[in-house]
Amino acid sequence: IFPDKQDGTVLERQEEKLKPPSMHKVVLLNDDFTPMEFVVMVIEEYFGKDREAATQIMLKVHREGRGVCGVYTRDVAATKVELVVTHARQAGHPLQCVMEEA
Ligand code: NFA
Repeated sequence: IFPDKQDGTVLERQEEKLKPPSMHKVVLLNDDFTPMEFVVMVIEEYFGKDREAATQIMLKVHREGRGVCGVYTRDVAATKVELVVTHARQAGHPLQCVMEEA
């Protein structure tokens, strides 16, 4: 799959230009109204954490104001933010979820 010396120039140029994708943290923000149990459920469902890990993240958000749920490529992070916010609004909760470059 790597080029041999005969035609290596074009593919080598392409390889030099490839950058790893920029990574983005998905962050939950604390509020005074969203139930703790809902936040734990969201972290389990959308970020693949078990109940123990999800509870630790929820408590960090609750105590410190924010917490990182995961780090993803831009599109995956944006989709998770949208899904979490949509789910929260449908459930009537003000939970905020944002992304930021890692
Ligand atoms: N602070 C919320 C409460 O006491 C719980 C919460 C945790 C909300 C994490 C948002 C994020 N019900």
